Amino acid sequence: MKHETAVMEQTTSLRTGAYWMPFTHNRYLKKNPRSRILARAEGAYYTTAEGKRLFDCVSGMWCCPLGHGHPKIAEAVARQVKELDYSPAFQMGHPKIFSLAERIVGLAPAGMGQVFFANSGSEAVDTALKIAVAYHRMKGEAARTRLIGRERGYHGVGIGGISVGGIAPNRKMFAPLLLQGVDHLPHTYNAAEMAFSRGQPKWGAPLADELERLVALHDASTIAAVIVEPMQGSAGVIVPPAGYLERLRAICDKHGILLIFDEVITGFGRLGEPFGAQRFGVAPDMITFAKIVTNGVIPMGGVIVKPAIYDAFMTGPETAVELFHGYTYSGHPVAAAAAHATLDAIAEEGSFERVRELEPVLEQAVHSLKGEPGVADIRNIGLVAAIELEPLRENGQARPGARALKVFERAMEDGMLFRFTGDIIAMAPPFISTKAEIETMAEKLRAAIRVVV
Ligand code: PXG
Repeated sequence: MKHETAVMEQTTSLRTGAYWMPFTHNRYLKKNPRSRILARAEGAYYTTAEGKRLFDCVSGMWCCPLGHGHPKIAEAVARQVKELDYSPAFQMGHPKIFSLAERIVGLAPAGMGQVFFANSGSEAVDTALKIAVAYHRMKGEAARTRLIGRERGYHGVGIGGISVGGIAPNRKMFAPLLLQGVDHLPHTYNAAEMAFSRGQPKWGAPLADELERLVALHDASTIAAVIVEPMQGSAGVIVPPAGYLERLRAICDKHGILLIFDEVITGFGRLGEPFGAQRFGVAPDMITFAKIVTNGVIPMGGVIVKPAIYDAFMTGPETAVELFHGYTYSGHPVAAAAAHATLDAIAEEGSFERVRELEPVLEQAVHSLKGEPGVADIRNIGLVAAIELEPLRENGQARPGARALKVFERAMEDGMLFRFTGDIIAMAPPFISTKAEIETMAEKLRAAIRVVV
């Protein structure tokens, strides 16, 4: 209790000026910070500095689905700090990272072989892009340098990631830094054809054929890789049309182009399978991951590759470094311990099965919001859903984002922590949620939507 009071006191006298908050409306938040300061977390709930309990509707930022303060993970981290707190990442190793790589390969679709570790999704993506270009060069195809992303794609905030990404505000300020030789596939969202779809929309597979158009334009011999999120998360939960990923795979195979799935959100169970690759039955050449691998407790990211990619680098003198890439904290022992404990917990708690059990509950709950004021679309798959709202209008002018912000704030007063981007409210509740918690989440969202008209 003493500690509790200390946290609260810290926040009443909080000076907010020195902290530049990421992807945040700093000035607006700092006018009234207390409702946005989290003091504690346990299970599926946060407690704010004001003592309000919030259901964690997006599992942190998609990363803490096993719940906060998980005893197994907390113990593993504490033990590891005492046993081996840091181990140099280059030219040295430690047992847990080798066994973790093997475990991750075991969860990945058949045919994957190695894992390269990073510390975030952004680093994982930039790593995968570098591996793709270097791989072709190692194979004697140095002209294969072009990268293809997709409109509305989010691949983190590294220079590579924003270049292949397709979210305009994340790119436009940094235009001179963007990589050359990058193209984008069209996104697959079309409200007229797919609004209120449950799971994968039926319309849209032929959009994958746009890749053939880009191949014809540039010639396959100049293209290194295509990178897509199997399900676009940050852009507002855009579920791949049935047959779309299969077609991308076929076109990549035909032209010797590597297919990278960015599974930073979909990896480790969010769609009821270890990876989206398994959920959609399409095997990429590389998978990027982060977030759930450690339940968000310690940062970790990485790239899973096929053995053919790894093997292409294993040439030349045995004493030479094969890939000039890596981070001080690649394969950090504390992150490795957290990841092992997370994978143990996922297995023991039957997390993938749990997601499959809860998927219809979430689907039913969110789709019951159809017809509420301003609801333009509802989409879902696995334990993910989004509600797209029509923008509020003032004097006939649309005010993008204003409605979702108000809904977000209203819901928070009512004990729900959602995420919003533009006018889209996203949900990715913890795997440990009960059926009743998911239903309550949807009902409270309904109430907030009704208030904000
Ligand atoms: N790829 C994908 C597919 C992601 O979703 C990243 C890369 C970057 O990961 P890091 O660890 O560098 O942030 C992400 C991150 C949201 C939201 O609510 C999504 C992300 C991050 C924060 C918020 O949409 N995705």
